Amino acid sequence: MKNFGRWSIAVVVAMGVNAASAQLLADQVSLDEDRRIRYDDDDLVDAQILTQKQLAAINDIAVTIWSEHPGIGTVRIQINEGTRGQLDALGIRYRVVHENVQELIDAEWASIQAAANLRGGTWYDTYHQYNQIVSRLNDLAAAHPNLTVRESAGTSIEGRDIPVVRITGPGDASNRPVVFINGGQHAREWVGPATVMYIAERLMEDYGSNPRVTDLLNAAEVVIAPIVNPDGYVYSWTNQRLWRKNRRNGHGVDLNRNWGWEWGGLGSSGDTDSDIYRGSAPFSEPETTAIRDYVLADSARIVASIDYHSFSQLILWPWGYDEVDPPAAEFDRFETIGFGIRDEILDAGGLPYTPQPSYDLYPAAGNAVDWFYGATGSTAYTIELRDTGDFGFILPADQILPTAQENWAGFLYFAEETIKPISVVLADNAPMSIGATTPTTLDLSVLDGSSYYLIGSTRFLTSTNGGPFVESQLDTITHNTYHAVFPTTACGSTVEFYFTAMAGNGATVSLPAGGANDPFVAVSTESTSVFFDAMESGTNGWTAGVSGDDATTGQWERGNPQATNAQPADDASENGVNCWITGASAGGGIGTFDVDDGTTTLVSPLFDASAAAADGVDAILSYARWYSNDQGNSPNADSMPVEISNNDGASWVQLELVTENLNRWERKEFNIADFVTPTSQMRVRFLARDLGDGSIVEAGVDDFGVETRGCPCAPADTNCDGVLDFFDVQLFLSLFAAQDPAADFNQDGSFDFFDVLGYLDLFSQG
Ligand code: 0X9
Ligand code: ZN
Repeated sequence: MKNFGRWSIAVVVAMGVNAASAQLLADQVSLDEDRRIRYDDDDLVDAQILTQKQLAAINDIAVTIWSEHPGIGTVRIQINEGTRGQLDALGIRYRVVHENVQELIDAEWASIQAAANLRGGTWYDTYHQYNQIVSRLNDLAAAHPNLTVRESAGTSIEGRDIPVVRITGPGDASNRPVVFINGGQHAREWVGPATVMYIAERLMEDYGSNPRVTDLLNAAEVVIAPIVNPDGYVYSWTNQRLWRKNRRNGHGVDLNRNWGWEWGGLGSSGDTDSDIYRGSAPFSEPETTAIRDYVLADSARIVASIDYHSFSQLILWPWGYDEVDPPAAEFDRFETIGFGIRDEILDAGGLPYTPQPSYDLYPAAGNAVDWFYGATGSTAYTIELRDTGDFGFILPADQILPTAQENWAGFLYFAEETIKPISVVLADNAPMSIGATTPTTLDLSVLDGSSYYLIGSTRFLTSTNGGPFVESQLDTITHNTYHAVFPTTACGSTVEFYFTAMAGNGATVSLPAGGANDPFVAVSTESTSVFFDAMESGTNGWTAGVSGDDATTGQWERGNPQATNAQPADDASENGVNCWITGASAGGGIGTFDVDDGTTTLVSPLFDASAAAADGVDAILSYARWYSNDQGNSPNADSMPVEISNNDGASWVQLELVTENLNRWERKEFNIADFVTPTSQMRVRFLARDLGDGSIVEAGVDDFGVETRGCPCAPADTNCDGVLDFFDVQLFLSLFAAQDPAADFNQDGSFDFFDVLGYLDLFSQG
């Protein structure tokens, strides 16, 4: 732009974005201009390698080895026509796959030119130069200002921007987990930046219309660096299509060997000419340093990352520097998510990708993914995109969109899976009542989520009667399952408790989520069994059938039930097999020994619940029951009343009317005082009945028991409020004055000085 007339300046000022684009255009390769290395004399051949000696030899003869995993067997190499004879001399058999590698590149170039002249279609119909990628990223970000922040991770050796876009839903994102993805560490792997751009575009465009995207971005932030080796990428367009490294001193450094995690080891080279030259020191390159520092600036939030490469269709997880696996639990998680990504890609109509540990491909020390996993604890993968070697790095442009689409499906699943927080899960409901002298126990497990679970980091914290939270007994069962043992306390104590566990990235989760601010609450009690029958042997005072019962089949009997679609195969408890059941045999069919034509009644033995008359003590009745009435001709027509009596059966009060068809045993608990006054003359009865014509009724009862639960009051705690104070003395004296039997402290029938003395004596002892 030589003419700096008024008009030109006005346009540049008015169109700020285009001013930037104009500068970018200067950097763009003209498609006519051609200073690129040619490969006319190179062939692509599949060589049959039989010995280590032949393997070593082809390393020298080949221009490049295309195979991802050269070894004994078929190895695809790019070889100069003139040296093909050397293969024959070595006795290596081979098949020519493409006569002229330049033809592949020319075809790609032609398709790029054709696409440039084409109207319609998508941006993903062809490959784009660095500056086109940057301006597209800028345009997309600018079109979605509520979702995006366009940043820069730094600059390359030749001064190009390493662009980053952060994408998240509106609102405060400062506590959202971060998923980081990048493409383009290797210059020639053009489908990498294209795929990463596609993922960025889908996230921005589909927020608000695709609920999965909306949910993901409301919960997490996705940070995207589509092209982290700008100089190398540009050079692969301008000079050398198969350039891999950055542009350090003309020879370049393989950025994926330059990361500071086990740097310098296997699968990297100290030779500047090597394609896997690791650089002079870990993080010697501005491109790796830029991404490292950018990620570390917010390292507490990163939970997952993917480094996109091509080719071979692989999903690779750490470690990559050597044949070392993460701890079993983390390996399992890498494997599960890795196979999950593969499945999502297939479900989306994509090609098969193989999930495996990175070192299984080959060791490559100093790679990015080892650093992401090692240094940030994030769940980190390398994905090798299409294809499996037919075209390799020169993947035809018509495969960009399918590659991007299948990996969009894989990415979305990956992000959803990895942003889930780890969670603590209880095997049972948190108890509201725990043993005062016999410790209550509770099993729990920790499930992986964002990042992996830091094995052994789980804690059980309890506070008694408002005291400080202290760490309590938590026995390890397996790496992620635990057995909590509650502390014993004075009866009636309030015990608050919660659990915490830590993720690999240092994030701590609590159950309940509020931790010490919102703990579970339990009250400690003494419990004493006053009656229990496991129903394994003998009738133990139970009565099956009372006068007036009119069922013709399926009467209550004690036995081992045989399974039908309506009847259990076993009793309720782990130990033993027997219970009370309506016709234990299965018979010839579901309706053979069920309850028919009327009622069959099961009456419990007499039991004593009078201990619950004491202040502060409840009598708790519990049993397991089975009930089924959802089979047969008129299902759900019947019900089973369960009734309780405190006068040896003279009168009955209903405990529950069972209609639930759970098809499993259900354990029930009742506080007897909620129904009748507990006495020494208690009975319970179960009325299984078939009133609806043709319906199938099966019922069972197991593990019937009564226990007292609570904290008996101290003798001098007259008002039973747990504290001995003036009010107890006052209440005692007024009872004494009223000649209430409760004030006859020594129980001698007279109200005298000795009662007062006895009371005060116990009071002073506490
Ligand atoms: O060698 C690499 O850096 C990657 N393959 S590529 O063909 N795209 O260059 C693979 C890196 C994965 N990690 C390990 N294999 N250790
Ligand atoms: Zn690569």
